[in-house]
Amino acid sequence: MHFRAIVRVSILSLGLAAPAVAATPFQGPSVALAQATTEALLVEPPPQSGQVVITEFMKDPSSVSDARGEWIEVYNALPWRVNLEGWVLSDDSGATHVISTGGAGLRMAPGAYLVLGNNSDPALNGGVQVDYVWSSFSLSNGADQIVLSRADGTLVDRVAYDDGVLWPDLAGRSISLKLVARDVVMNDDPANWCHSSSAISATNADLGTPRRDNDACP
Ligand SMILES: [Ca+2]
Ligand SMILES: [Ca+2]
Ligand SMILES: [Ca+2]
Repeated sequence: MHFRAIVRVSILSLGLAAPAVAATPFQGPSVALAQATTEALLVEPPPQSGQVVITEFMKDPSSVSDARGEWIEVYNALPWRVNLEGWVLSDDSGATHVISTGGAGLRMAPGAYLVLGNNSDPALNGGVQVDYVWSSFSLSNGADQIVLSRADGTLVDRVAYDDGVLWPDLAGRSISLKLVARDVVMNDDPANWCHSSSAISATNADLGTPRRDNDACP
């Protein structure tokens, strides 16, 4: 006999009205607590709108100083042009840079790469063609975050790397996303990143592929 039927008979035997709803399975306090705990553990990641993907970064150059040789490569993943004017580059520690070209625009064609860095002179930065120079921002050689947002605050992409625990961490080698993982969610996973394996240029033995498709990961 079902539990529900037993309850109904018992109540009727006492001369009381039967409950209007008796079909819900019994859930004791332990069940409710387990559900609440499970929901608390499921922390939803911030949505990333995904038009532009962070695909490579040099946090710790060897051939030149960090103050001249840090850069980030981004990729336009959607089939229309995008203008990064007014977008914001930031991290979780309060470093913030608003991309500004005085209205000229910083446009990316569909499928194009663009390199943001801290020095645009190839003679000083290790031979890297930098499209836009940031200020008030840097890439820590330990753990840090690269957060790209639109002017209205919409998060576009976020990459949070650690100090070599799960992420590649060698000096003089850029950290490079697998081509098959060129996506704002897949680039959250350190397993989809590796060190670059080809030289940046004929004059710079540091490894990286700024503005070019990334090297295959081993
Ligand atoms: Ca650095
Ligand atoms: Ca991401
Ligand atoms: Ca590249």
